[in-house]
Amino acid sequence: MSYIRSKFRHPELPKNKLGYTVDHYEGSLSTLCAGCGHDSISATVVQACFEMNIEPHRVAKLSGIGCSSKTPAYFLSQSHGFNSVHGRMPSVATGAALANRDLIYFGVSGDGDTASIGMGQFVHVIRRNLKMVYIVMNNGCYGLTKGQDSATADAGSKNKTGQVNPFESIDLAGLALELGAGFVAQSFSGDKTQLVPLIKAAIQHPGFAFINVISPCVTFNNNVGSTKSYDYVREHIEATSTIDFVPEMQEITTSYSEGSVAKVKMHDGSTLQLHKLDSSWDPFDNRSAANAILHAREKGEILTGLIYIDPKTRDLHQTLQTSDKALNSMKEEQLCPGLDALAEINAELR
Ligand SMILES: Cc1ncc(C[n+]2csc(CCOP(=O)(O)OP(=O)(O)O)c2C)c(N)n1
Ligand code: SF4
Repeated sequence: MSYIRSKFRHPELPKNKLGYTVDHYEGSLSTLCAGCGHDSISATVVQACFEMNIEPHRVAKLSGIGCSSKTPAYFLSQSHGFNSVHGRMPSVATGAALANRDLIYFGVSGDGDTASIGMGQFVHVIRRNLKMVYIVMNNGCYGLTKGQDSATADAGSKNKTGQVNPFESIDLAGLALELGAGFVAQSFSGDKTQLVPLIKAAIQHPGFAFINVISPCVTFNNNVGSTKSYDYVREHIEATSTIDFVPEMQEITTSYSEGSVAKVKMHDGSTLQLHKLDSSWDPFDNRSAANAILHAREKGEILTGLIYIDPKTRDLHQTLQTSDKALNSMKEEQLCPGLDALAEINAELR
């Protein structure tokens, strides 16, 4: 593989409203295996940010350790980034977001990084409702350390060496829902049409937004018998809806009958349109969402799309009533109001 990327770009590449072409949103050349699902997800993040006219310097990318956690190097090279310790991305994200609320936080993790060593951090970042997009690139194995089963490997699933996993899997979307996440979505790395609007909606969501993306590992978990292989996932996908992200000012046109469309007004005035495929599912009702996940599991299917959304969720800043201003934009006297102010605070605690 060549690690040198040509700097040539076609002079007529389309530009977004900021005047940037899509290459402004790319990162360095990927060193992942050719065909890895994670690279498709990186490409989706690039496209979503390009289409949303996001200034790259307004984004902070945070990750743990794993092939998945390497991907922030492959998108948005002009954004802030912190590749943290295995499973510890949420606490780094929490510190950064509390200090600077003005950035868009992208957390990228793997199923190993999130569902085992990082489980404690994952459940608490949901409980605290930190405003961030949290993507798990879920391949059911530890890709970086050569393919051991992870905690999201399905019971009965076979790994490359032929061993059958005897343990029940952890369903991250179901868990996020149970813990009160206000945005729970699931997708497949091979479905860019679904994933781009999901990422856009997650960025606009006013609290913690979780996207569990099934992302096959072509080197260690793409064999017959694996339930996270490309073939298995393609054959077992069931979507809740098709999704359109309609930016503010753009006319909403739909050919669907009224009852089958759920519309969600997003933070920036844009609208998310969900064309429901199953009339029994209600994206605003977490019981209905939990039922939809359970029904899909019973049928051995992978439910994709936006599963649940609470557009009025309260994030950590609202709960803690923090300052509207980022700490780095405050003057020293605001950050250190002096001994008298400290004495007052201490007195309140006595
Ligand atoms: C504290 C610590 N324990 C274990 C490891 C070894 N390790 C590195 S990556 C990894 C798992 C990666 O799996 P996953 O998060 O699913 O990412 P993938 O590589 O599959 O994308 C492990 C166990 C480590 N780096 N640090
Ligand atoms: S080992 Fe698996 S997860 Fe890692 S880069 Fe290769 S295909 Fe992707």
